[in-house]
Amino acid sequence: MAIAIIIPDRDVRPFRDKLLTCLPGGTEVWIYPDIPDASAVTMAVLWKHPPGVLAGFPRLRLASSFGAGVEHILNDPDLPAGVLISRIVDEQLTTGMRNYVLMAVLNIHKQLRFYQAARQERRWAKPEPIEQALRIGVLGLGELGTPIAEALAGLGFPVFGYSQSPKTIPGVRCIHAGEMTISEFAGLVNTLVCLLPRTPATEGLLNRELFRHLPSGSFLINAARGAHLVEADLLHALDHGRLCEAWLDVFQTEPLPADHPFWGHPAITITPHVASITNPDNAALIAADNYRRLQEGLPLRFEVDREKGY
Ligand code: OXD
Repeated sequence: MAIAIIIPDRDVRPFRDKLLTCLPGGTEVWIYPDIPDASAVTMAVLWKHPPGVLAGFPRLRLASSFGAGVEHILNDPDLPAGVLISRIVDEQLTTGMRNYVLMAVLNIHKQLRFYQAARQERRWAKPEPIEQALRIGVLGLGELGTPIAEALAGLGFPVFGYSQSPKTIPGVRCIHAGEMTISEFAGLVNTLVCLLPRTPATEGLLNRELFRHLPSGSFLINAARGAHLVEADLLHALDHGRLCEAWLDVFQTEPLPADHPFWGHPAITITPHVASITNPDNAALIAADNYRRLQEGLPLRFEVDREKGY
């Protein structure tokens, strides 16, 4: 029995070392592509793994995401049917994402973009109004969306949350898909915060039709997945005043190509998929615990429902 770490784009030796300290002595932990015996691998920790690689592990039982998202695993045609899937849910990851969203919301609320532009011209100017009156709609009330909606409500904003199943969050008006369509939900707010998981149902959901239901001069924050946003529709909405500012951490293509129109758009703030980053030490604790649970036949932590996709 062995664990394979398959995360090609980063130095995972600190993660491997921490994992080894959490596992019983003698447990093998290998870093791809240096896998001495693929038939011994029962658990793989994955992030942006190369296509086809999972087909090489005949005894794989658990595919564990190194992040909160799991679409890279679920969309892999080589993922065998019986393999369990887990993901990272971690307070530090949640705090990072919460702070990113709060930063974006407060920047919008205080109109920082106005002052940055005025400063370029050395102009002492005050916008009208001084503060944006925001009504915030959080799309997705899962492990990230719930505490973020609560934190936004704690800052005094009117907050609405949209989810598939009914939720209750103090200070947040929670609406579920059985009560109202997402377009009707958009009609209640002027700031959309996307924290949805990527599934076939959510891809392309941030589109012209949805934006049409927002009042003119609305705002968008997407910290979930680039695939949620129809990028041409965002440009259209910004250029026609339906939206007046967007904060994007994720993109259809990452890294965002140098000739992409978003780079030059004054109303778009771009961050390079850094809203929240997995802490390797915390991820190692979860991975080691799940490896033990797998061996002992216990329920996994943060197991993913393949049907739901999260
Ligand atoms: C994640 C991410 O899913 O970093 O954790 O995007």
